[in-house]
Amino acid sequence: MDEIQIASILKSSELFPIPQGVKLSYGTAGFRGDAKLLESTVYRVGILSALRSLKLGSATVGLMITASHNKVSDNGIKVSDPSGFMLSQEWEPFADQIANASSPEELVSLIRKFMEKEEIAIGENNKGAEVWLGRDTRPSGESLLRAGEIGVGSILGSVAIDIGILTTPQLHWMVRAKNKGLKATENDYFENLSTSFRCLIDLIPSSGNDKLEISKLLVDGANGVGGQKIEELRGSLSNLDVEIRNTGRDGGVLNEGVGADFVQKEKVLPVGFGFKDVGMRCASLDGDADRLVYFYIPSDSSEKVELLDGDKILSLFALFIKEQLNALEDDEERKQSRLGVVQTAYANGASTDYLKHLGLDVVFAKTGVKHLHEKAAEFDIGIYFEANGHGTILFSESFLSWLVSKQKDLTAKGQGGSEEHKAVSRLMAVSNLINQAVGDALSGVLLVEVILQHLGWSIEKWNELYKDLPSRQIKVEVPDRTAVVTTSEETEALRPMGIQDAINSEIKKYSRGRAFIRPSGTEDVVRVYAEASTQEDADSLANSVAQLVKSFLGSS
Ligand code: G16
Repeated sequence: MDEIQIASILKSSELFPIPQGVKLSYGTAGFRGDAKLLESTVYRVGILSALRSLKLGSATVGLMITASHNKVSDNGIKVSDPSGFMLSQEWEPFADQIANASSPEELVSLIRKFMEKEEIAIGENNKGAEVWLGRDTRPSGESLLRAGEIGVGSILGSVAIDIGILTTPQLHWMVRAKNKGLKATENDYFENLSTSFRCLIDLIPSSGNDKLEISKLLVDGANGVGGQKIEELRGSLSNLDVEIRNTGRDGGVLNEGVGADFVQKEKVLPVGFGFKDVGMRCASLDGDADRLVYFYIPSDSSEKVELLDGDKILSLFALFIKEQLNALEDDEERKQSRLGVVQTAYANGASTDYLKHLGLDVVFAKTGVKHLHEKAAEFDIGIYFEANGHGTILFSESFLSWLVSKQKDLTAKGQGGSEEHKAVSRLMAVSNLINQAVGDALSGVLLVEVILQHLGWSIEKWNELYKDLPSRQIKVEVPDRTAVVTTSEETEALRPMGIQDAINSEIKKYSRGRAFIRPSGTEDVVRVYAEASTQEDADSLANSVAQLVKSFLGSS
């Protein structure tokens, strides 16, 4: 690193002193916290993004300013690698180090060492870095984005491009498309969604069409960016009647009493939904539209919410994909394609039983899509979903190439109208529709909707795939959540010493009891999950485990 480069970092970092007494940590999905404390962090992640781009031959990297499901006064940063996936976990320790560097000199020294280790060069022989920056609708987003731009710009020769207000998955999709040499604007994203959705609609069997009922879908936009983007997309979609509520334009507050996290955790209706909506199919997005859950109010109740969470979306997707694979009649090898699903400890036990009953490989990963994504990528078709509604379907490159040649083959043989050709075409359309970079509520909604139309199913029928075991989640505020350390699958607590034995004694008291605790990586809380054979038991188990957390860690 030469003197001019050093001077550039020293000068710009003077603008963003780090807040005193705050320890920043990369977390489940990047840095997150009170927006007022984050300018220096975003600036420094801007530098990191530029270095990441240089490391990967000046490929475009994405930087998203969002705190997703958190309250509106929080903000955060997610980084998209050039592949469109989350930032490589190998770079997280460097992110932690620079975010906490106490002076501009220490920052420069850490960057210099890291560049040497990673053999990153800045200079005339290299093309500069390119970073695309997006933000959600939070009021703090604009100034934080400027801090990110200055961070990127402090690495000489780098270009920072402000893409504007986007959903997180849109930015990941655009970054991936750009680096693959494909059309990568927001319009291209919308066009890709509407074209592949149309293709799947056209492939609905005529028997399915007879049963087809295109009833209205109600969408809760969490008062965030997702509802606004569905409004933009709606015009180019046929066969879908959508009413969007909680767009944030009517004075509602982001994620306050609305959104996928609220509906899934509290199991209550979001603001703006009520008795008038009994029996309607409803979907809820989170603040940056990377999560999706469905729900409805059963006709025998005006208050109860029937939740169809990420597990149920995963099950619907798995069923549909399996049906298509089964139609690949004359190719035994590909009929055996490895279809696998990835869940976390939060997955409802009944969903795991159902997926295994379907004959699928079910594997478990730690919370955080970065962990699930890695495991899903090991299959020909890997479906991953967290119960909170974050997930997608990954198709391997080799499987996609096989699909392309199979489709050509069948067409050449005059079998263009065969069931097998249709199944191949459906799989190709799903791979285009569903975001291959990260979980995406917009593409998720479209895939759920077209599968329901394909099967001729109502939301109640979909809900009958299996019956969830009653469960409860609680957040416990403690003085130091990092005092909880868990095993790699997060099902057992290793620290504080003795807490797991105490939790086990509680679990034993309940039929089908299961419970675990883990520190959140996005909020300053310890999360408690419990399930049991009745709702009363699940609530009681969750409450007693929460009490244990308080007695071992203290309340804050
Ligand atoms: C992020 C991650 C998810 C994770 C969630 C909650 O979601 O992307 O994978 O499930 O945080 O994490 P934790 O329990 O550690 O707080 P989002 O939608 O908030 O970005």
